[in-house]
Amino acid sequence: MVKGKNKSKFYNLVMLPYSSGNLHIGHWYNFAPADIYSRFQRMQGFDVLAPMGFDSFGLPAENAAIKSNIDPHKWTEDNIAYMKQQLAEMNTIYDLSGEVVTSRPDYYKWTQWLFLKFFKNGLAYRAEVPANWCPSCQTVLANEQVINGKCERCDSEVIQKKIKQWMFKITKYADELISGLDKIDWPQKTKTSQLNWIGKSQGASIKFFVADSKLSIEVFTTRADTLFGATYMVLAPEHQLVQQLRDKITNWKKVEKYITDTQKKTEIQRTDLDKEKTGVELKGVKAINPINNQEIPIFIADYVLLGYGTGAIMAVPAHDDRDWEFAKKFKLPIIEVIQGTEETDVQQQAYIGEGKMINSEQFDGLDHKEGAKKVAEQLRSKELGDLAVNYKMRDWIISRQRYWGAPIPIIYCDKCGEVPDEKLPVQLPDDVDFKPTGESPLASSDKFVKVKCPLCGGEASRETDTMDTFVCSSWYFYRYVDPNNDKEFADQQKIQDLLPVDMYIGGAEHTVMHLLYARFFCKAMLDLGLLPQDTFIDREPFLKLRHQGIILGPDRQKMSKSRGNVVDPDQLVKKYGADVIRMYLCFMGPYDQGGPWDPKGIMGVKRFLDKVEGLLQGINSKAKKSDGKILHQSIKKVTEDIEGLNFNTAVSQLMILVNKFVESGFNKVDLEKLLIILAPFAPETTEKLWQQLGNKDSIHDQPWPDFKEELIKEDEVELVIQVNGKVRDRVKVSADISEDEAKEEALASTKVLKWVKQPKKIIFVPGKLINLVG
Ligand code: ANZ
Ligand code: ZN
Repeated sequence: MVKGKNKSKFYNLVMLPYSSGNLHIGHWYNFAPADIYSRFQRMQGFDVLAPMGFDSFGLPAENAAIKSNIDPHKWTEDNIAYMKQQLAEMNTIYDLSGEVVTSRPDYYKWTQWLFLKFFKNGLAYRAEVPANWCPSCQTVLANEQVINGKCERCDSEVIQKKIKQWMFKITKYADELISGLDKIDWPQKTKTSQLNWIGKSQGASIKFFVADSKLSIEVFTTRADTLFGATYMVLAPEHQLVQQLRDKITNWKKVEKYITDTQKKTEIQRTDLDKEKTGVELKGVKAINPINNQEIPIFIADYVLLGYGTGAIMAVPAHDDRDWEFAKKFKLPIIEVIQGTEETDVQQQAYIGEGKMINSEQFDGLDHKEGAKKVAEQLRSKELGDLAVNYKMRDWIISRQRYWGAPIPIIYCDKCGEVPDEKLPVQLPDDVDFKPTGESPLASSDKFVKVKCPLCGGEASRETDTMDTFVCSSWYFYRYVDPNNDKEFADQQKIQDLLPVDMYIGGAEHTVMHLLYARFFCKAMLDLGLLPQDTFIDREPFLKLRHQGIILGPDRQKMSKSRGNVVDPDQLVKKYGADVIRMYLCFMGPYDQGGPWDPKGIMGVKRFLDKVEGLLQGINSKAKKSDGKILHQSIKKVTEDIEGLNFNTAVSQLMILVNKFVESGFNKVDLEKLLIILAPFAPETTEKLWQQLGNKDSIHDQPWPDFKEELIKEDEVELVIQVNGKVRDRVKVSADISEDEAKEEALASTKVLKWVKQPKKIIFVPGKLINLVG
């Protein structure tokens, strides 16, 4: 199958839910409108793949085991059973037959298999690195799981700790993860946050020798042009060079104390711009500025972080705010080397702007950008520096010291080293002690740990860490196309037939972790020959991505148990039926923005569906054809709106149409068309009426109706929408639109809603203009 030409498949994906045991209203805001989209694509003639699975490894299951001694397997499977029932009650067409459940051995076998592929190809490696350590969860966290220096789950202060960890070499793909963003239809905000996360900066690396020593300090700088102004250097307190210089350092006690104190601080505290700068000079050692051979002092200070660049900087107080503050406090020289167009006094304040190089010998007069290159080139000839690129993004640490995750399939043998265990799956043992000790609970199972080396047969031991659950969710959408395959993670032909994902709908909270990792996996898997190249021409898994908004409580606050403003979808479905809730979710606001939950709005939708049911009695075989116009307008609008995920305006058009029918009469064919375009929203009601109209087949198997452009154009006008006399939007409407309809149109526009929600007065000029005065 040639991708892109043959339009016979449509892969509509939603983010697989965590098996928490309950689909909450936020899930429904994702899944119900996405289901409408699937049903719509299906009626458009596509073979729609809309699978559903469960992301089921992770802490809550393990916590249930620790707190209440519940078997995490059982906890998880019970939850999944309940959630599947919820999905059925919402009347969705998600395919649940495939059973992609990431915590089951038939799934994690392939997670482990992919890990080994990465391992054998240098994309997975083990290294001792400073890691974010949550003292309360007793585990390592990815940078992305640390929010403002605190653990995402338990809010404890995260500390830095050096441990041996398994990592994925995502940095190898840093550039491609940037350039690939141009090829995909994603919200710009999401692309930007990935870009910032990767954080590419162009600059130079420069080597400073330590005087009377073979040791040198390498720095990364974006401002090589300021090298003549580097009057001191700073190492991150944890920098290994500090230890190497120990014998030369004459004030070691003080240095050591500062290092210990730093370890207690979070990254946020350390980089806080307002905080007074602290540091300690390494007495007894000096560095040599490679451009002019001047000796300058070396400090350690916590404002320099180990994890960025090389963990060391050349400090240029005249042109960097932090360095300036530090220099003032420690009475270090401030030398101006960049001159802007206006008079500045760098003794009073750092000058961080553009300008020409001064006090820089043969480089004087060069523009700073050009100068930065020239300086780097000159250093290159002496092997003291070069142009360099730096990224904020680090390699992805995947080790977790937890039980409920996919075991890392590696065996340690004294003779053979790190040996892959090819006998997959490496199953989780049952005989473990769940109490968090800082070590994975797997370490408490002798049966699990003590093994024979697969290579030499000698005594060996297993890795006891498990994988970050984000590894499991980086490839699940390939498994969806072939979930029961026990020979491969998925059949290549099936991947070719069904991927890439055509539409991915999910929460905006996943802008970096999941969405970046899945892109990395796709690229790595392509390079390892695990995915068909022709299928992924752009080397991207998700061609189109959209985020749904957030539903707030009736009080316009974030829903939370403590506020008591949580809406329970199960209760509502029981009370009103799935159709009402599905439609209300669509109607409540622009899909990408969400909004507050409004019980009155639900009643409005309910009345609408009652009205539709009432239409059955009103069929008039002699009804004039003139209503063809509004019908065709509506088909057009509903079609385009669903396509653009503008569900709220689609629903308001359906409301307009029903009112018109009631007002001007309609025949059976008209009514059937209405039911068909309403079917994705209200599958149950429409099917019932469809049958009552005497149809034998299902309404959901009907083709989506066409609209006649000629019929619409004639009487379409552009309605100008003003708010307080200012034009805020223009919409195409039928020329005979009523004031009420115009008001409804106006209040469905995001651009209008920004300015007014409940207008006090309305000025309406038929066929031309509506002005909302608020
Ligand atoms: C000298 C210099 C002079 C700098 C100047 C800036 C202005 P971005 O753009 O974010 O990549 N830096 C490098 N490594 C650091 C670390 N581990 N901790 C704290 N700061 C670090 O920033 C690059 C700049 O951040 C580098 O350029 C370095 O300071 C600082 F007038 O070097 B610069
Ligand atoms: Zn061995």
